[in-house]
Amino acid sequence: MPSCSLLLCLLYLSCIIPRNHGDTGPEEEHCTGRTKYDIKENARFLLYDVNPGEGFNLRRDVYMRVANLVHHLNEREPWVLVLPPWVRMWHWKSRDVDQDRLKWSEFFDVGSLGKHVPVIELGDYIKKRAPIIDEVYHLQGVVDVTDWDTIMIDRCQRDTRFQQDAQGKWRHWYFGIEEIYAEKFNCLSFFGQLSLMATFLAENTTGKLIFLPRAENLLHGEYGEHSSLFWKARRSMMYAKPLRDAGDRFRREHLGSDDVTDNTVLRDWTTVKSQPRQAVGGAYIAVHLRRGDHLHVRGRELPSIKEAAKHVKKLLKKLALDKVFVATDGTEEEYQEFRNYLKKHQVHQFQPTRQEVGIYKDGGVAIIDQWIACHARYFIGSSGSTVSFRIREDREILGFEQSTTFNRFCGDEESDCEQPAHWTIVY
Ligand SMILES: Nc1nc2c(ncn2[C@@H]2O[C@H](COP(=O)(O)OP(=O)(O)OP(=O)(O)O)[C@@H](O)[C@H]2O)c(=O)[nH]1
Ligand SMILES: *[C@@H]1O[C@H](CO)[C@@H](O)[C@H](O)[C@H]1NC(C)=O
Repeated sequence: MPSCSLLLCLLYLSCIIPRNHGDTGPEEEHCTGRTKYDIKENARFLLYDVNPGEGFNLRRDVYMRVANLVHHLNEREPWVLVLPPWVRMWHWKSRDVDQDRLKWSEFFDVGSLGKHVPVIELGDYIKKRAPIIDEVYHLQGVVDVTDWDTIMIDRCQRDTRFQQDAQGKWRHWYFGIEEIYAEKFNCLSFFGQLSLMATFLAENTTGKLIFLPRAENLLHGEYGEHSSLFWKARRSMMYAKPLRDAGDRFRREHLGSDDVTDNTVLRDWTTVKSQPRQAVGGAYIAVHLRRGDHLHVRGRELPSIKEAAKHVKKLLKKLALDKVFVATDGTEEEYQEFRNYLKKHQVHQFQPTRQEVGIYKDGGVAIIDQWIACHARYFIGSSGSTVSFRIREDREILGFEQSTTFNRFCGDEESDCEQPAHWTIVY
Protein backbone atom coordinates (compact mmCIF):
# COMPACT_ATOMS: atom_id res chain seq x y z
CA MET A 1 0.00 0.00 0.00
CA PRO A 2 2.06 2.94 -1.15
CA SER A 3 1.55 6.34 0.44
CA CYS A 4 -1.64 6.04 2.37
CA SER A 5 -2.86 8.14 5.21
CA LEU A 6 -3.58 6.55 8.55
CA LEU A 7 -7.31 6.82 8.00
CA LEU A 8 -7.16 5.15 4.62
CA CYS A 9 -4.97 2.40 6.05
CA LEU A 10 -7.49 1.72 8.77
CA LEU A 11 -10.30 1.64 6.25
CA TYR A 12 -8.27 -0.71 4.10
CA LEU A 13 -7.58 -3.03 7.03
CA SER A 14 -11.21 -3.09 8.06
CA CYS A 15 -11.95 -4.42 4.60
CA ILE A 16 -9.42 -7.18 4.44
CA ILE A 17 -10.00 -8.44 7.97
CA PRO A 18 -13.12 -10.58 8.01
CA ARG A 19 -15.93 -9.11 10.04
CA ASN A 20 -17.33 -10.84 13.08
CA HIS A 21 -20.55 -12.76 13.05
CA GLY A 22 -23.43 -10.81 14.48
CA ASP A 23 -22.11 -7.61 12.99
CA THR A 24 -24.96 -5.36 12.04
CA GLY A 25 -25.12 -2.53 9.55
CA PRO A 26 -25.45 -2.43 5.79
CA GLU A 27 -24.00 -5.22 3.70
CA GLU A 28 -20.90 -3.65 2.26
CA GLU A 29 -19.34 -4.28 -1.07
CA HIS A 30 -15.68 -5.00 -0.33
CA CYS A 31 -14.03 -1.68 0.26
CA THR A 32 -16.01 0.70 -1.85
CA GLY A 33 -18.24 1.73 1.01
CA ARG A 34 -21.21 1.22 -1.30
CA THR A 35 -24.11 -0.79 0.04
CA LYS A 36 -24.38 -4.06 -1.81
CA TYR A 37 -27.90 -4.92 -0.76
CA ASP A 38 -30.84 -2.68 -0.23
CA ILE A 39 -32.40 -4.15 2.91
CA LYS A 40 -34.86 -2.45 5.21
CA GLU A 41 -34.37 -2.71 8.97
CA ASN A 42 -37.69 -4.48 9.58
CA ALA A 43 -37.51 -6.77 6.53
CA ARG A 44 -38.44 -10.44 6.67
CA PHE A 45 -36.55 -13.03 4.63
CA LEU A 46 -37.67 -15.81 2.32
CA LEU A 47 -35.32 -18.68 1.48
CA TYR A 48 -36.34 -21.43 -0.94
CA ASP A 49 -35.08 -24.65 -2.48
CA VAL A 50 -35.97 -26.81 -5.46
CA ASN A 51 -36.33 -30.57 -5.84
CA PRO A 52 -32.71 -31.84 -5.93
CA GLY A 53 -33.24 -33.61 -9.26
CA GLU A 54 -33.95 -30.41 -11.22
CA GLY A 55 -31.36 -28.89 -13.52
CA PHE A 56 -29.91 -25.40 -13.75
CA ASN A 57 -32.34 -23.99 -16.28
CA LEU A 58 -35.53 -25.13 -14.57
CA ARG A 59 -34.09 -23.65 -11.38
CA ARG A 60 -33.80 -20.34 -13.15
CA ASP A 61 -37.51 -20.54 -13.89
CA VAL A 62 -38.35 -21.33 -10.25
CA TYR A 63 -36.33 -18.26 -9.25
CA MET A 64 -38.71 -16.10 -11.28
CA ARG A 65 -41.73 -17.53 -9.47
CA VAL A 66 -40.17 -16.93 -6.06
CA ALA A 67 -39.00 -13.46 -7.07
CA ASN A 68 -42.54 -12.53 -8.09
CA LEU A 69 -43.89 -13.99 -4.84
CA VAL A 70 -41.49 -11.65 -3.04
CA HIS A 71 -42.67 -8.86 -5.32
CA HIS A 72 -46.26 -9.48 -4.14
CA LEU A 73 -45.10 -9.61 -0.52
CA ASN A 74 -43.39 -6.26 -0.88
CA GLU A 75 -46.73 -4.71 -1.78
CA ARG A 76 -47.62 -5.41 1.88
CA GLU A 77 -44.36 -5.25 3.86
CA PRO A 78 -40.60 -5.42 3.23
CA TRP A 79 -39.38 -8.92 2.33
CA VAL A 80 -36.04 -10.04 0.96
CA LEU A 81 -35.42 -13.09 -1.21
CA VAL A 82 -32.52 -15.18 0.13
CA LEU A 83 -30.63 -16.74 -2.79
CA PRO A 84 -29.92 -20.44 -2.17
CA PRO A 85 -26.36 -21.40 -3.13
CA TRP A 86 -25.99 -23.46 -6.30
CA VAL A 87 -25.25 -26.94 -5.22
CA ARG A 88 -23.34 -29.15 -7.62
CA MET A 89 -25.66 -30.62 -10.22
CA TRP A 90 -25.05 -33.90 -11.95
CA HIS A 91 -24.88 -32.06 -15.29
CA TRP A 92 -21.81 -30.23 -13.99
CA LYS A 93 -19.36 -32.91 -14.93
CA SER A 94 -15.97 -31.16 -14.85
CA ARG A 95 -13.85 -32.69 -12.17
CA ASP A 96 -11.17 -30.79 -10.25
CA VAL A 97 -13.42 -27.71 -10.32
CA ASP A 98 -15.03 -26.72 -7.04
CA GLN A 99 -18.70 -26.38 -7.97
CA ASP A 100 -20.36 -26.76 -4.62
CA ARG A 101 -22.29 -23.96 -2.97
CA LEU A 102 -21.61 -21.39 -5.66
CA LYS A 103 -22.89 -17.89 -5.20
CA TRP A 104 -25.43 -16.42 -7.58
CA SER A 105 -22.88 -13.76 -8.48
CA GLU A 106 -20.90 -16.46 -10.30
CA PHE A 107 -23.67 -16.59 -12.89
CA PHE A 108 -25.89 -13.54 -12.52
CA ASP A 109 -25.62 -9.83 -11.93
CA VAL A 110 -26.97 -9.79 -8.37
CA GLY A 111 -27.28 -6.00 -8.44
CA SER A 112 -29.66 -6.37 -11.37
CA LEU A 113 -31.70 -9.07 -9.59
CA GLY A 114 -31.97 -6.65 -6.68
CA LYS A 115 -33.58 -4.03 -8.89
CA HIS A 116 -36.61 -6.27 -9.30
CA VAL A 117 -36.89 -7.49 -5.69
CA PRO A 118 -34.50 -7.18 -2.76
CA VAL A 119 -32.17 -10.18 -2.63
CA ILE A 120 -29.27 -11.41 -0.53
CA GLU A 121 -27.03 -14.44 -0.99
CA LEU A 122 -27.55 -17.03 1.75
CA GLY A 123 -23.81 -16.96 2.50
CA ASP A 124 -23.97 -13.22 3.11
CA TYR A 125 -27.15 -13.57 5.17
CA ILE A 126 -25.54 -15.94 7.65
CA LYS A 127 -22.44 -13.79 7.93
CA LYS A 128 -24.54 -11.15 9.66
CA ARG A 129 -27.52 -12.95 11.12
CA ALA A 130 -28.18 -16.04 13.17
CA PRO A 131 -28.41 -19.13 10.94
CA ILE A 132 -31.81 -20.00 12.33
CA ILE A 133 -34.84 -20.61 10.18
CA ASP A 134 -37.98 -19.70 12.10
CA GLU A 135 -40.50 -21.61 10.01
CA VAL A 136 -40.24 -24.21 7.26
CA TYR A 137 -43.14 -24.82 4.89
CA HIS A 138 -42.33 -27.86 2.83
CA LEU A 139 -44.43 -27.33 -0.29
CA GLN A 140 -46.37 -30.16 -1.86
CA GLY A 141 -49.06 -30.32 -4.49
CA VAL A 142 -52.69 -31.21 -3.88
CA VAL A 143 -54.02 -34.71 -4.37
CA ASP A 144 -57.05 -33.53 -6.31
CA VAL A 145 -55.97 -31.15 -9.04
CA THR A 146 -59.42 -29.61 -9.32
CA ASP A 147 -58.75 -27.96 -5.95
CA TRP A 148 -57.52 -24.63 -7.32
CA ASP A 149 -56.91 -22.05 -4.59
CA THR A 150 -55.87 -24.59 -1.98
CA ILE A 151 -53.44 -23.73 0.76
CA MET A 152 -53.36 -25.72 3.97
CA ILE A 153 -51.02 -27.10 6.59
CA ASP A 154 -51.22 -30.78 5.88
CA ARG A 155 -49.88 -34.24 6.52
CA CYS A 156 -46.61 -34.72 4.61
CA GLN A 157 -47.25 -36.72 1.47
CA ARG A 158 -43.76 -38.21 1.41
CA ASP A 159 -40.47 -38.31 3.26
CA THR A 160 -39.22 -34.74 3.50
CA ARG A 161 -35.79 -35.49 5.00
CA PHE A 162 -36.39 -33.07 7.84
CA GLN A 163 -35.78 -34.52 11.30
CA GLN A 164 -36.28 -33.19 14.78
CA ASP A 165 -33.37 -33.65 17.17
CA ALA A 166 -33.51 -34.12 20.95
CA GLN A 167 -33.65 -30.34 21.50
CA GLY A 168 -36.60 -30.04 19.16
CA LYS A 169 -34.55 -28.39 16.40
CA TRP A 170 -35.36 -29.39 12.84
CA ARG A 171 -32.26 -30.81 11.16
CA HIS A 172 -31.87 -31.11 7.44
CA TRP A 173 -29.16 -30.99 4.85
CA TYR A 174 -29.62 -27.19 4.33
CA PHE A 175 -27.25 -26.87 1.34
CA GLY A 176 -24.52 -28.52 3.40
CA ILE A 177 -24.29 -25.57 5.82
CA GLU A 178 -24.04 -27.21 9.21
CA GLU A 179 -24.93 -24.29 11.49
CA ILE A 180 -28.42 -23.95 10.04
CA TYR A 181 -31.41 -25.40 11.83
CA ALA A 182 -35.12 -24.63 11.96
CA GLU A 183 -37.45 -23.98 14.87
CA LYS A 184 -40.72 -25.06 13.25
CA PHE A 185 -41.60 -27.38 10.42
CA ASN A 186 -44.81 -28.04 8.48
CA CYS A 187 -45.88 -29.48 5.17
CA LEU A 188 -48.03 -27.12 3.16
CA SER A 189 -50.32 -28.31 0.37
CA PHE A 190 -50.57 -25.61 -2.22
CA PHE A 191 -52.24 -25.11 -5.58
CA GLY A 192 -53.04 -21.57 -6.59
CA GLN A 193 -51.85 -18.10 -7.47
CA LEU A 194 -48.70 -16.53 -6.11
CA SER A 195 -50.88 -13.91 -4.44
CA LEU A 196 -52.56 -16.66 -2.37
CA MET A 197 -49.14 -17.75 -1.12
CA ALA A 198 -48.23 -14.13 -0.44
CA THR A 199 -51.34 -13.68 1.70
CA PHE A 200 -50.47 -16.79 3.68
CA LEU A 201 -46.87 -15.71 4.29
CA ALA A 202 -47.84 -12.19 5.27
CA GLU A 203 -50.81 -13.08 7.47
CA ASN A 204 -50.19 -16.57 8.84
CA THR A 205 -46.45 -16.52 9.51
CA THR A 206 -44.44 -14.33 11.84
CA GLY A 207 -40.83 -15.54 11.66
CA LYS A 208 -37.94 -13.43 10.44
CA LEU A 209 -36.61 -16.16 8.15
CA ILE A 210 -39.02 -18.48 6.34
CA PHE A 211 -37.87 -21.44 4.24
CA LEU A 212 -39.88 -22.90 1.35
CA PRO A 213 -38.37 -26.17 0.12
CA ARG A 214 -39.77 -27.64 -3.12
CA ALA A 215 -40.57 -24.18 -4.49
CA GLU A 216 -41.15 -25.67 -7.95
CA ASN A 217 -44.68 -26.26 -6.59
CA LEU A 218 -45.26 -22.53 -6.99
CA LEU A 219 -46.75 -21.64 -10.33
CA HIS A 220 -46.22 -18.50 -12.33
CA GLY A 221 -48.55 -15.66 -11.46
CA GLU A 222 -51.92 -14.59 -12.80
CA TYR A 223 -51.01 -14.54 -16.48
CA GLY A 224 -48.02 -16.84 -16.39
CA GLU A 225 -45.41 -16.43 -19.06
CA HIS A 226 -47.59 -13.86 -20.80
CA SER A 227 -47.40 -11.30 -18.04
CA SER A 228 -45.19 -8.27 -17.79
CA LEU A 229 -44.25 -9.34 -14.25
CA PHE A 230 -42.87 -12.63 -15.54
CA TRP A 231 -40.80 -10.76 -18.09
CA LYS A 232 -39.67 -8.20 -15.56
CA ALA A 233 -38.27 -10.97 -13.38
CA ARG A 234 -36.74 -12.54 -16.48
CA ARG A 235 -35.14 -9.30 -17.65
CA SER A 236 -33.68 -8.72 -14.18
CA MET A 237 -31.74 -12.00 -14.53
CA MET A 238 -28.80 -10.49 -16.37
CA TYR A 239 -25.85 -12.79 -16.67
CA ALA A 240 -22.70 -11.96 -14.73
CA LYS A 241 -20.50 -9.48 -16.58
CA PRO A 242 -17.47 -11.81 -16.95
CA LEU A 243 -19.70 -14.38 -18.71
CA ARG A 244 -21.19 -11.81 -21.06
CA ASP A 245 -17.70 -10.48 -21.76
CA ALA A 246 -16.39 -13.97 -22.56
CA GLY A 247 -19.30 -14.56 -24.93
CA ASP A 248 -18.84 -11.17 -26.58
CA ARG A 249 -15.13 -11.83 -27.07
CA PHE A 250 -15.90 -15.12 -28.78
CA ARG A 251 -18.51 -13.46 -31.00
CA ARG A 252 -16.01 -10.81 -32.04
CA GLU A 253 -13.08 -13.13 -32.64
CA HIS A 254 -14.77 -16.08 -34.33
CA LEU A 255 -18.11 -14.90 -35.63
CA GLY A 256 -17.45 -11.27 -36.60
CA SER A 257 -20.32 -10.26 -34.38
CA ASP A 258 -20.67 -7.18 -32.20
CA ASP A 259 -23.65 -5.40 -30.71
CA VAL A 260 -23.39 -2.19 -32.68
CA THR A 261 -23.27 -3.87 -36.10
CA ASP A 262 -25.81 -6.48 -35.06
CA ASN A 263 -28.16 -3.99 -33.45
CA THR A 264 -28.25 -5.89 -30.19
CA VAL A 265 -27.12 -3.22 -27.74
CA LEU A 266 -28.90 -4.09 -24.51
CA ARG A 267 -30.65 -1.13 -22.93
CA ASP A 268 -31.19 -0.73 -19.18
CA TRP A 269 -34.08 -3.09 -18.47
CA THR A 270 -35.39 -1.00 -15.59
CA THR A 271 -36.29 1.85 -17.93
CA VAL A 272 -37.09 0.12 -21.25
CA LYS A 273 -40.81 0.35 -21.91
CA SER A 274 -40.90 -1.48 -25.23
CA GLN A 275 -38.49 -2.75 -27.80
CA PRO A 276 -39.02 -2.75 -31.54
CA ARG A 277 -38.08 -6.06 -33.15
CA GLN A 278 -35.06 -4.66 -34.92
CA ALA A 279 -32.23 -6.88 -33.75
CA VAL A 280 -30.22 -8.15 -36.72
CA GLY A 281 -27.88 -10.53 -34.97
CA GLY A 282 -24.46 -11.79 -35.99
CA ALA A 283 -23.96 -13.35 -39.42
CA TYR A 284 -24.31 -16.91 -38.13
CA ILE A 285 -26.90 -19.55 -37.39
CA ALA A 286 -26.84 -20.80 -33.80
CA VAL A 287 -28.00 -24.29 -32.97
CA HIS A 288 -28.61 -25.84 -29.60
CA LEU A 289 -28.09 -29.57 -29.90
CA ARG A 290 -29.31 -31.13 -26.67
CA ARG A 291 -27.89 -34.64 -26.49
CA GLY A 292 -26.77 -36.61 -23.44
CA ASP A 293 -29.64 -37.74 -21.22
CA HIS A 294 -32.26 -36.20 -23.52
CA LEU A 295 -31.38 -38.76 -26.19
CA HIS A 296 -32.92 -41.32 -23.86
CA VAL A 297 -35.91 -39.37 -22.58
CA ARG A 298 -36.75 -37.37 -25.70
CA GLY A 299 -34.91 -39.30 -28.38
CA ARG A 300 -37.84 -39.37 -30.79
CA GLU A 301 -38.00 -35.57 -30.91
CA LEU A 302 -34.26 -35.09 -31.42
CA PRO A 303 -32.58 -35.27 -34.82
CA SER A 304 -29.67 -37.47 -35.73
CA ILE A 305 -26.50 -35.44 -36.17
CA LYS A 306 -26.70 -36.07 -39.89
CA GLU A 307 -30.25 -34.76 -40.27
CA ALA A 308 -29.47 -31.78 -38.04
CA ALA A 309 -26.51 -30.89 -40.28
CA LYS A 310 -28.59 -31.32 -43.44
CA HIS A 311 -31.22 -28.97 -42.07
CA VAL A 312 -28.60 -26.37 -41.14
CA LYS A 313 -26.99 -26.63 -44.57
CA LYS A 314 -30.27 -25.81 -46.27
CA LEU A 315 -30.83 -22.86 -43.98
CA LEU A 316 -27.33 -21.48 -44.51
CA LYS A 317 -28.09 -21.40 -48.19
CA LYS A 318 -31.50 -19.86 -47.73
CA LEU A 319 -30.22 -17.15 -45.39
CA ALA A 320 -27.01 -16.64 -47.38
CA LEU A 321 -24.86 -17.29 -44.34
CA ASP A 322 -21.68 -19.28 -43.91
CA LYS A 323 -21.11 -19.57 -40.16
CA VAL A 324 -22.64 -21.86 -37.58
CA PHE A 325 -22.32 -21.70 -33.83
CA VAL A 326 -22.95 -24.95 -31.98
CA ALA A 327 -24.06 -25.02 -28.34
CA THR A 328 -24.30 -28.58 -27.13
CA ASP A 329 -23.86 -30.95 -24.25
CA GLY A 330 -23.00 -33.64 -26.77
CA THR A 331 -19.72 -35.47 -27.09
CA GLU A 332 -16.67 -34.35 -29.07
CA GLU A 333 -17.46 -37.17 -31.55
CA GLU A 334 -20.96 -35.80 -32.13
CA TYR A 335 -19.55 -32.33 -32.69
CA GLN A 336 -16.91 -33.59 -35.14
CA GLU A 337 -19.55 -35.57 -36.99
CA PHE A 338 -21.66 -32.44 -37.30
CA ARG A 339 -18.66 -30.48 -38.60
CA ASN A 340 -17.85 -33.18 -41.12
CA TYR A 341 -21.25 -32.81 -42.73
CA LEU A 342 -20.66 -29.07 -43.00
CA LYS A 343 -17.09 -29.11 -44.28
CA LYS A 344 -17.65 -26.28 -46.72
CA HIS A 345 -18.83 -23.98 -43.96
CA GLN A 346 -17.36 -22.45 -40.82
CA VAL A 347 -18.53 -24.29 -37.75
CA HIS A 348 -17.62 -22.98 -34.30
CA GLN A 349 -17.99 -24.11 -30.73
CA PHE A 350 -16.97 -22.35 -27.52
CA GLN A 351 -14.29 -24.68 -26.17
CA PRO A 352 -13.00 -23.35 -22.88
CA THR A 353 -9.53 -24.22 -21.64
CA ARG A 354 -9.29 -26.06 -18.32
CA GLN A 355 -8.33 -22.79 -16.72
CA GLU A 356 -11.44 -21.11 -18.14
CA VAL A 357 -13.67 -23.92 -16.84
CA GLY A 358 -12.09 -23.31 -13.43
CA ILE A 359 -13.09 -19.66 -13.66
CA TYR A 360 -16.54 -19.89 -15.24
CA LYS A 361 -17.54 -23.35 -13.92
CA ASP A 362 -19.78 -25.66 -15.97
CA GLY A 363 -22.80 -23.46 -15.29
CA GLY A 364 -20.96 -20.39 -16.58
CA VAL A 365 -19.77 -22.20 -19.71
CA ALA A 366 -23.41 -23.13 -20.45
CA ILE A 367 -24.40 -19.48 -19.99
CA ILE A 368 -21.63 -18.33 -22.35
CA ASP A 369 -23.02 -20.79 -24.92
CA GLN A 370 -26.49 -19.36 -24.39
CA TRP A 371 -25.21 -15.81 -24.68
CA ILE A 372 -23.46 -16.50 -27.99
CA ALA A 373 -26.46 -18.45 -29.30
CA CYS A 374 -28.98 -15.74 -28.45
CA HIS A 375 -27.07 -13.19 -30.54
CA ALA A 376 -27.28 -15.17 -33.79
CA ARG A 377 -29.24 -14.07 -36.82
CA TYR A 378 -31.22 -17.30 -36.61
CA PHE A 379 -31.64 -19.86 -33.84
CA ILE A 380 -32.70 -23.51 -33.87
CA GLY A 381 -33.27 -25.21 -30.53
CA SER A 382 -33.95 -28.71 -29.27
CA SER A 383 -37.42 -29.92 -28.36
CA GLY A 384 -38.39 -29.57 -24.72
CA SER A 385 -35.02 -28.27 -23.58
CA THR A 386 -35.11 -25.60 -20.92
CA VAL A 387 -31.71 -24.47 -22.22
CA SER A 388 -33.35 -23.69 -25.58
CA PHE A 389 -36.25 -21.96 -23.80
CA ARG A 390 -33.89 -19.63 -21.97
CA ILE A 391 -32.09 -18.77 -25.24
CA ARG A 392 -35.43 -17.90 -26.84
CA GLU A 393 -36.31 -15.64 -23.92
CA ASP A 394 -33.01 -13.82 -24.29
CA ARG A 395 -33.74 -13.30 -27.98
CA GLU A 396 -37.14 -11.87 -27.10
CA ILE A 397 -35.39 -9.45 -24.75
CA LEU A 398 -32.89 -8.48 -27.47
CA GLY A 399 -35.73 -7.79 -29.92
CA PHE A 400 -35.44 -10.43 -32.64
CA GLU A 401 -38.18 -11.25 -35.14
CA GLN A 402 -40.16 -14.21 -33.82
CA SER A 403 -39.57 -16.28 -36.94
CA THR A 404 -35.82 -16.32 -36.23
CA THR A 405 -36.30 -17.61 -32.69
CA PHE A 406 -39.14 -20.09 -32.27
CA ASN A 407 -37.63 -22.96 -34.21
CA ARG A 408 -36.56 -26.42 -33.25
CA PHE A 409 -35.04 -29.46 -34.87
CA CYS A 410 -37.42 -32.28 -35.70
CA GLY A 411 -36.72 -35.89 -34.88
CA ASP A 412 -35.84 -37.99 -37.93
CA GLU A 413 -39.01 -40.06 -37.58
CA GLU A 414 -41.34 -37.29 -36.51
CA SER A 415 -44.09 -36.97 -39.06
CA ASP A 416 -45.71 -33.80 -37.81
CA CYS A 417 -43.06 -31.74 -36.05
CA GLU A 418 -44.72 -29.08 -34.00
CA GLN A 419 -42.68 -25.91 -33.63
CA PRO A 420 -42.30 -24.30 -30.21
CA ALA A 421 -45.01 -22.01 -28.85
CA HIS A 422 -44.29 -18.32 -29.20
CA TRP A 423 -43.73 -17.07 -25.66
CA THR A 424 -43.39 -13.48 -26.69
CA ILE A 425 -42.19 -10.69 -24.48
CA VAL A 426 -44.59 -8.38 -22.66
CA TYR A 427 -43.47 -5.04 -21.21
N1 LIG B 1 -22.19 -25.86 -22.12
C1 LIG B 1 -23.37 -26.35 -22.46
N2 LIG B 1 -24.03 -27.12 -21.58
C2 LIG B 1 -25.24 -27.58 -21.94
C3 LIG B 1 -25.82 -27.30 -23.19
N3 LIG B 1 -27.00 -27.92 -23.25
C4 LIG B 1 -27.17 -28.56 -22.07
N4 LIG B 1 -26.09 -28.36 -21.28
C5 LIG B 1 -25.85 -28.88 -19.92
O1 LIG B 1 -26.90 -29.73 -19.58
C6 LIG B 1 -27.75 -29.14 -18.62
C7 LIG B 1 -29.19 -29.35 -19.04
O2 LIG B 1 -29.97 -29.42 -17.95
P1 LIG B 1 -31.13 -28.38 -17.66
O3 LIG B 1 -30.50 -27.07 -17.38
O4 LIG B 1 -31.97 -29.00 -16.62
O5 LIG B 1 -31.94 -28.26 -18.99
P2 LIG B 1 -32.73 -29.40 -19.78
O6 LIG B 1 -32.16 -30.75 -19.49
O7 LIG B 1 -32.79 -28.96 -21.17
O8 LIG B 1 -34.17 -29.37 -19.19
P3 LIG B 1 -34.85 -30.41 -18.19
O9 LIG B 1 -35.72 -31.22 -19.08
O10 LIG B 1 -35.53 -29.54 -17.22
O11 LIG B 1 -33.72 -31.23 -17.58
C8 LIG B 1 -27.40 -27.68 -18.56
O12 LIG B 1 -27.66 -27.11 -17.32
C9 LIG B 1 -25.92 -27.73 -18.93
O13 LIG B 1 -25.14 -28.07 -17.80
C10 LIG B 1 -25.08 -26.47 -24.10
O14 LIG B 1 -25.50 -26.16 -25.20
N5 LIG B 1 -23.87 -26.03 -23.68
C1 LIG C 1 -54.44 -18.46 7.96
O1 LIG C 1 -55.08 -17.75 8.99
C2 LIG C 1 -56.50 -17.68 8.84
C3 LIG C 1 -57.02 -16.77 9.93
O2 LIG C 1 -56.53 -17.15 11.18
C4 LIG C 1 -57.09 -19.08 8.90
O3 LIG C 1 -58.49 -19.03 8.72
C5 LIG C 1 -56.45 -19.91 7.79
O4 LIG C 1 -56.90 -21.26 7.88
C6 LIG C 1 -54.93 -19.90 7.89
N1 LIG C 1 -54.37 -20.55 6.72
C7 LIG C 1 -53.58 -21.64 6.80
C8 LIG C 1 -53.13 -22.20 5.50
O5 LIG C 1 -53.27 -22.14 7.83
